[in-house]
Amino acid sequence: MGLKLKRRQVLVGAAAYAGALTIFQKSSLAETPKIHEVRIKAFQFEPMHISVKQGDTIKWTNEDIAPHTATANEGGWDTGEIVKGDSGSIIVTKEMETDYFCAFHPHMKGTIEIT
Ligand SMILES: [Cu+2]
Repeated sequence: MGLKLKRRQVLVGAAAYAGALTIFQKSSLAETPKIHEVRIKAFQFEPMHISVKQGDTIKWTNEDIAPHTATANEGGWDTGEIVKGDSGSIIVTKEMETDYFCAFHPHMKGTIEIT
């Protein structure tokens, strides 16, 4: 009887270990934040639409001579002025606004999809 019990414990232990490993692998994959690069060139955000996850970073780099911003339509977030060759970053949060524009050139528009 003693031996039987030990075998069962070993099996349960192995199963629990395999389960924990699976959960660890899944969560570490899901939680690896990405950096999404957006170029600002010829008065346009490139790409105009990006798909991101919470915790990711969006990085705008200005390749124009004119300064630009990435500013949420309702003012919820803002990179501030980004001059030529410089960049500004925002970390994606759950409730962040997803439509943005350039404060200096309001015809420049971009959208963010949070998945
Ligand atoms: Cu601009």
